[in-house]
Amino acid sequence: MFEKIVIANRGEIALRIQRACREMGIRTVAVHSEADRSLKHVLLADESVCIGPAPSAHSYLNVPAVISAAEVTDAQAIHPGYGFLSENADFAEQVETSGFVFIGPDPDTIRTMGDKVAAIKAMQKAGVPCVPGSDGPLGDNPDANLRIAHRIGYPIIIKAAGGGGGRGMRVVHTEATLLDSISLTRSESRAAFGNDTVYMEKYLEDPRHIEIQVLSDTHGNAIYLGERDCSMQRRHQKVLEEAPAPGLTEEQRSFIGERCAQACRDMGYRGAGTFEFLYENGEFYFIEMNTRLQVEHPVTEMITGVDIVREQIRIAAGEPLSFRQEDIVLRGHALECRINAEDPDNFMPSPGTITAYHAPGGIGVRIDSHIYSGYRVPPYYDSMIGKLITYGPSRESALARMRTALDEMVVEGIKTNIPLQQRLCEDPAFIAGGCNIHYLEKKLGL
Ligand code: MV4
Repeated sequence: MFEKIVIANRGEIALRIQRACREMGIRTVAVHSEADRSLKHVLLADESVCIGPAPSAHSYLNVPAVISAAEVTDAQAIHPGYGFLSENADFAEQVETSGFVFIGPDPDTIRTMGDKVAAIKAMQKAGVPCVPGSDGPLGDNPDANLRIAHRIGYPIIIKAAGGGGGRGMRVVHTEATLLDSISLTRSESRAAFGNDTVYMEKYLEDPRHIEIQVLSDTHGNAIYLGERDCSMQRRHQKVLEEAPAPGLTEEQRSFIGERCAQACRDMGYRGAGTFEFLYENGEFYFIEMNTRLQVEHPVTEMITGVDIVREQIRIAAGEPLSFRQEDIVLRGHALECRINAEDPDNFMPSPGTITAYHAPGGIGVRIDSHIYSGYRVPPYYDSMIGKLITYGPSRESALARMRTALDEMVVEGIKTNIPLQQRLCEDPAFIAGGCNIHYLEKKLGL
């Protein structure tokens, strides 16, 4: 096992990774920007290295600075967390050529999944159900493109191969606007991603967003840890996630889960991963794969009892998975509310000093957060300051615990979205379960 790991991230996830390391007897190196000297995990780390000024482009995204920190501290591995360099194949490659272990998949796997056309091709080959579409990049022949759209049937969606996470997409409702929409998406994509490859899919009007968590080791073992429902989102930012997905049957779960696990075995996938699906009328349609630890991983941990970060580290060290599929039993229900430093009315970021913080507690309540009384939320990074996770034997009990915990939670000195989360937890459609990806934006009147 590793003796020392560099945590190449900040905030709650850096603390989450540090906690896993502590439990495993691994020393931690915190790398941080000049604005992040007082982060909780930096103060608690065995060693810390300042890697640059506040803007992420000059610190958390500075590849040579992160790798140098591993060199000067004599660490063996680098955990990238989520965001920042976590899905940067060139970074993973340089980590490995510098003689360190990247805690994540092979650089080539990251590269393949970063190209959405290549990712879909890999999934089709592995028997994972995909959205009906162009089955590859669109060419420049207008008639051919019109024929593809006609075969799929309108509405269709044009997506950038270099996009993902909601960037570089355009919905087309009629033939009349198809060719212009392809050209526009192409030029935007060239400007944004330096890649003008686009593809086409049937546009699903009212799907839910359901994702499958997998773990795959270097000994040919791959398992799925059930699903998460992440449909509650605003402008591609998830707001509240849950596991399991309301209404999904055990047959549906094992069908899609087995296909994802088999795809991991076929690809020789290494580490934790998430298969993202749209779910409509009882069917799953693959859209993208995330090759990193995700923000919402705790809801899966709560219903499976598996420590996903611990498994990531074990897999990276070449150890086999601690569990077989038969050992994985989904028990109860978990909800996660993302707590953001933002105005609950207009979603504007609200950085500043937290003058008072009272964390909720009690049975089935988990908080993954780095905040403390006196902590100053810097203006340079994502506004998420923590995650409130509740667990209960049923969805109703997890929800009752969430309402109690939100009411109990006090964060003063900055604005937070806690009032929005409270409203959502009283919303009849959310309480009933199974809302689609458009529900929250419609509720908010966007
Ligand atoms: C779609 C879709 C409907 N049909 N693809 C948005 C983010 C990116 N991961 C894929 N996205 C979508 N792809 C087809 N064929 C609708 C969306 C979508 C969405 C997906 C998941 C979560 C939130 C979303 C919000 C708007 C659109």
